[in-house]
Amino acid sequence: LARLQAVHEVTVANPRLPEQLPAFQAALATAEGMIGSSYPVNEALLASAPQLKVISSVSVGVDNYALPALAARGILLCHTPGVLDETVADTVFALLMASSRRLVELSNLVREGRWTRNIGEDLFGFDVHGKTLGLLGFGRIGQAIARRAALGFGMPVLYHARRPVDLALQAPELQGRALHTPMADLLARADIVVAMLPLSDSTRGMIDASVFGAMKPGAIFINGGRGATVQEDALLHALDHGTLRAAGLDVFATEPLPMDSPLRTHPKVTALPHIGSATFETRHAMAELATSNLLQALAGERPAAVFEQA
Ligand code: 8YV
Repeated sequence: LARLQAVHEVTVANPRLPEQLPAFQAALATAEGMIGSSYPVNEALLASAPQLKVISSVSVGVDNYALPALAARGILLCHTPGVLDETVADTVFALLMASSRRLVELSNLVREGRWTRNIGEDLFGFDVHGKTLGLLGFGRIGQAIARRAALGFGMPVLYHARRPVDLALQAPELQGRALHTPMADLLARADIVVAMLPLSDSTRGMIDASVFGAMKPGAIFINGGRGATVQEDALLHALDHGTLRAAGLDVFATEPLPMDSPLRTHPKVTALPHIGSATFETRHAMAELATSNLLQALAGERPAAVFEQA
């Protein structure tokens, strides 16, 4: 905020708070730049921001922006790739460990005074090391997850992406350890399936009943990307009536997760409140990058991290 205020007139307003919405809307009338995250920036909002030249999102994902409308208006969209990869990969691995070893369930047992005997088979977990990891999505974060799995846990990694990644160029340490694999093959072989997909027209609802049905019996499913890439009804069905062992979820189709969502209290689900990047270090780095992006764009320079529409 200080960096922005040193150069520009800044209005700070949270449009989610009814009492701050009027200030937000008033600022839009003259704003040339906007910075923030996760608020739906749709055509109606853009129509009320006639001077807008640049939006700087404090996120890597840009699914909350009406991309065609931005393109039509020539509004530049910046985001924060790169600075959150390792932190999100840590979170995904934490979820993966928690789901496989039942950490939350067992921690609650201790906390609630139910540790009255040695833990028996009914509460055993499943090994992570040496298991096969299937990655749906193999961008920067997917590759950071693959490094943890392959180099730290001795896991063969299969990944599904639109195109095979040139590992020699992008991730030499994963050469011979991560294999581009057709979806059906990946699902049949992976013990743990991790979704790390951006949300777009082509990924929305992509993880459906057929995907869960094709997973190896006893597989564990983790989602660290976007909730709406998963059909949650199909996920619930796979947990209740299929062979899915457990799910670890940091993201949901609707966030915050509605109180009546069965995923909130499901015994096989470890749910987190979208904290993939939520560490002091990483959120600070995201804010700094987003600020630089905005300042550069408003100064007429090319920002470091422009989101390029495909
Ligand atoms: C942020 C994220 O928590 O970067 C993203 O796309 O999902 C998270 O890192 C979220 O966008 C709020 O800033």
